[in-house]
Amino acid sequence: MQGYHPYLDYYIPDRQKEGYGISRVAIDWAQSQGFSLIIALDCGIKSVDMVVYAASKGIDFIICDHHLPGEELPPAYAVLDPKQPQCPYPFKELSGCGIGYKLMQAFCEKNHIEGTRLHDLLDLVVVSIAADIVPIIGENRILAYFGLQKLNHTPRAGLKALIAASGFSDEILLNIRNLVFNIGPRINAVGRLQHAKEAVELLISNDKVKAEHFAGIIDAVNTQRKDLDSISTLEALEMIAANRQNGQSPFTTVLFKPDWHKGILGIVASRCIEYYHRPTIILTQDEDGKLVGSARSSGGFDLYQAIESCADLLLRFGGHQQAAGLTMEHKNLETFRERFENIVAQMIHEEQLAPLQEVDLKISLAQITHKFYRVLKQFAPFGPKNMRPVFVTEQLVAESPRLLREKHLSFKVKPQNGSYTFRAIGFGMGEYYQPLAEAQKIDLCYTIEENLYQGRMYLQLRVKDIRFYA
Ligand SMILES: [Mn+2]
Repeated sequence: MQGYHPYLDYYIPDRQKEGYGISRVAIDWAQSQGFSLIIALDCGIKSVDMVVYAASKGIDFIICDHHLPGEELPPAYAVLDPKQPQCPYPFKELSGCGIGYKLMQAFCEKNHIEGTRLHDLLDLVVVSIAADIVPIIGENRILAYFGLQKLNHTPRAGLKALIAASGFSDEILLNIRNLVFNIGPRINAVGRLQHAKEAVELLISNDKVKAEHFAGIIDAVNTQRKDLDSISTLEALEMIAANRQNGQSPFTTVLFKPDWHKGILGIVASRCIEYYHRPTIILTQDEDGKLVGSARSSGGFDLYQAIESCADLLLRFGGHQQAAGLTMEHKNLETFRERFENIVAQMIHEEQLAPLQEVDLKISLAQITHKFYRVLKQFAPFGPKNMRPVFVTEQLVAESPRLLREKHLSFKVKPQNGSYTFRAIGFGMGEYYQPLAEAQKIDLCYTIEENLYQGRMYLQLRVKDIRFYA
C-alpha cells in the first residue's frame, strides 16, 4: 500500500467467497499483517462470534454499523450503531459511512484536531447517503447539502473521474437522484460482480491518471451488471406472471433460480416491485448449495419483522425494514414461501400493495415562476423522506406529443385558454403517447425541474402521471 500510513490498511471481504458481514478470512489476514485493531464499517453489529474470535487473536474491534442489532451485541471495544435500543444518539438514520464519519469527528474532538478538516470528506459521505438510500432528513440532509457542494465544486480525483465516466458534463450539478441512479450503482457494480477493491482504489486515488483508469474499469463492469440485471429481471417477471396465473402467492413474491448472480438479487427484487407491488425476495444458490436471497419491501411495509417471524427456517438474516438479506437451506424454501406469504397477508395494509402517488399541492401553471422554483430549491437536497414536491394541475391541453427513443414521452402543456406553454417530459411513459395524442384535456401530476437548453435555463415539468378525461 504505497503512500499510506504503514500501520493502516483496508480490507474488503470478497462477497462471493466470504459472504456478508465480518469474515474470518479478514481477521486471519489482519493477524498475519500484525494489526491489533479492526474498525468495521457498515457491518458487524451481529458478528458476535467473529469479534470473540478476533479477541482470541489479540485483535480489538470498533463496530461502526447502522443495521439493526440482534439480541446479543458483539463484545467489541466500542459499538457505534444508533439503531441499538439504548443508544442515546439523537439521529438514527445515518448511512454506514456516516457512522464512520461520526467516529472520526469524535476522534478529532478527543485529539484536539480541527473538526473542519473532515469537511473534505463530505463528497464521500454524500455518495454513501445516496447509495445507502437513507432518508434525507435531519443530519443526513445537512451532510448531503454540504457533501453535494464539495462533490460539485471540488470533488476528489476518483469521484471526478467517475462522474465523467458516467457521462455527466462539467456544467451539470449532480443531485441525490444522480448519485442513487448513476454513481452509486457504478461503485457497487464491481463489488457485486468482481471485487470492491477497485472501487476503493478509485475513491482513494489522488492521481488523475490512476483515477481515470479505475473509473474506466468500473464503468465497463457496470455495463456488464446492467446486462445481467435485465436478463434476470425478465426471467423473474415471467416467473411472477406464471405464478399469478396459477393464483399463487397473492401478497408476496418469493423467487428462486439457482443461476442468478448473487450480486444483483437486490436490484432484481426492486425491479419486480416496480411491476408488482409486493414484498419481494429473490434467491439464488451459493457454492455449498445454500439459498441466499435479497429482500425488498414495498409501500413502507415492515419486511424485517415478517422475515424475523420465519427465523427458525433461516440460517441467517439481517437488514432493515425496507431491505434485508437472508440465507436458508434448500429444503426449507417451500415452507418459508408459505409462511412468509401468510404473515405478510396478515400484516400488510391494502394501500401498501398498490403504487400510490402522493401529491403535495394542486396549483395552476401560472404559479410556476422562476421565483417559485427558487423557493422550491431551498427544500433540496431531495431524497427518501424528503422527496421533490409533487404537483397536480387540472384541465390542461397537451400539444405536439413526441416519442423519444420509442419509450419516453415529450409534449407541451398549456391551460385551456392560456397562451403560454411548458415543456413536459415523461420518462418511460411511451405507452401514454397514443392516448395523449387523442386527448382533449388532461390532468397532470409532475415535479418541476430546470433544464439547460441551448445555453438557457428553462423550467420543465417531469411527468409522474397523467389522467385522461373519458
Ligand atoms: Mn449500509
